[in-house]
Amino acid sequence: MNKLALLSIVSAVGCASTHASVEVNSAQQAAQDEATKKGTGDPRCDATQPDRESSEYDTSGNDLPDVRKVFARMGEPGSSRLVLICREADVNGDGKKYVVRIYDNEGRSLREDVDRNFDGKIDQHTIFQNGEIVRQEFDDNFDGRIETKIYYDNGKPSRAERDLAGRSTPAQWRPDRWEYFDGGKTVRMGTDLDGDARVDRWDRDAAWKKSQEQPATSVAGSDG
Ligand SMILES: [Ca+2]
Ligand SMILES: [Ca+2]
Ligand SMILES: [Ca+2]
Repeated sequence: MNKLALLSIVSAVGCASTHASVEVNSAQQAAQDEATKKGTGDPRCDATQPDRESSEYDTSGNDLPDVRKVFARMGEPGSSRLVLICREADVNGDGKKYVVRIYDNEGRSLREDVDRNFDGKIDQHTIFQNGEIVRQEFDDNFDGRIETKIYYDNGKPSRAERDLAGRSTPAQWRPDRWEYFDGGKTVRMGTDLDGDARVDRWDRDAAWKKSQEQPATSVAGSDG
């Protein structure tokens, strides 16, 4: 907290001393600073917006900042507080940010975007509702198109949709494989073979199928 307080003082002093001579001095440096303040591009990572502060941290010990946080000032002057709304992280030490998590005004997770192969393009999206994970989307082969969506229920994967044939367009998600999970296992899988969005073949886990067919007379024998 002391560090934050110090940072806000430093940024206030910085604003006050923006003389014309400084601006002329190095437009390039200013542009670079501006880019740093805007972050990776998400509007909530942009610390140039009013009532925002950003700070950078070196968590790996190589003197290069690898985590950047943006805070929004919430509440009335005098009783305001800082809420974390963006966290950007560099995971391979090259200074670029590969993991960006966005938070709502209550500090709950909204979204996380990850560039897993460090090519500058996001290939994994995680979507949250009320701070809980509800969906993940994956570009599995890093070609810029989503192949897999996993849906979550109470924090656990409940089903997946896959576009195996690559029929999806940016405007339309066209999966051809539907998988249903139970206790961390795939218990049921439907495949659309001819692309009409209807399942042509169902595969079911034999044990799960048996358990579904049995009358639910006892739960004592269940081992989960
Ligand atoms: Ca990528
Ligand atoms: Ca892809
Ligand atoms: Ca079909």
